[in-house]
Amino acid sequence: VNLPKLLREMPKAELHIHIEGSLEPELIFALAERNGVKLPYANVEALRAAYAFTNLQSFLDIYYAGASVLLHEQDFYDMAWAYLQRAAADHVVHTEIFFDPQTHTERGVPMATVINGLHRACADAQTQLGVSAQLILCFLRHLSEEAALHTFQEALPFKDKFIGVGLDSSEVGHPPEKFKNVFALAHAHGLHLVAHAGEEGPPAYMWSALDVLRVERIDHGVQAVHDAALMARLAKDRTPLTVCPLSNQKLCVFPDLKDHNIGQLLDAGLCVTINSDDPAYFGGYINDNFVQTFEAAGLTAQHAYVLARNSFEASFVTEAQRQKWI
Ligand code: ES4
Ligand code: ZN
Repeated sequence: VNLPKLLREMPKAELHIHIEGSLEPELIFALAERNGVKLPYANVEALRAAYAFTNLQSFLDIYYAGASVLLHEQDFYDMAWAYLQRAAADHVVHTEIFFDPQTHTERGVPMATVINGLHRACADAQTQLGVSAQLILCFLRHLSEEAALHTFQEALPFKDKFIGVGLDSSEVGHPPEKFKNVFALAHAHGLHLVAHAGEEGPPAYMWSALDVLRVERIDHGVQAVHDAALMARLAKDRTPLTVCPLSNQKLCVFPDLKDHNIGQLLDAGLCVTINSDDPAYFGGYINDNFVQTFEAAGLTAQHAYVLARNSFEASFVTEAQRQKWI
């Protein structure tokens, strides 16, 4: 079989994509121009040259700077629409998209502007591209739980426009349990729960994401291999891990893609998925993640089938919809 062709053409779900991380340098500069925002980079090339990351924080500093060009509802629509067209080209038939409202509301952008723009793009994806797209609101873990609770209250009038909450940004020093109350509240509102854990942080953060926040999926989770009891728990419960190989390589979680532990996670029977995280910053969309990871890790067509199936198993779609895909 032509494995790259199989990987690119198979239907798949993407479950770990930050919409602000899909903002390509060209669109950043177009929006800066349109909105009269001054950037600390002269041009697209200078911005791209700054994409040399050493860890998560070195990336986040540039990622938040890039998002500063987003002001109006149409800006959020244009960003999401560009991603959704790109995802459709990669044969993504379903996507659950993270957004970081605090990155925008802290700059004075209304919650309505953010959510309405993103949601309109998701609705158009279904009708114009045949892609089902849902939103997951992420809290920034470097900010306080009080700030997260305030953000959640601001988002409640738009509760029909997102399906869950997540937790992202700087992991080390900000354990999941810091957000226990806001996750309990989101659960009480019937929302799905996910959290980034075990990207740079220890297995202990994955345990507290599971047992304190009660999340249904863990984003990244690659540090689980350092805790045998955790591996057994994840396998038994089939708790999905939304792994992002190119992200892990670019943020130096692993020295090289060849050193990634995805093969070990798959061999242990975990419900692993492959995702792009912040494709505009990490050098590839979901299919690039599939093709490069399969090449580096020596994965097979059997793994391709397992990963595609896992992506639908791990998604928050109805059982009837899932059965149509698997
Ligand atoms: C992120 Cl790679 C990654 N990790 C944690 N938070 C994030 N937000 C956007 N990308
Ligand atoms: Zn992420």
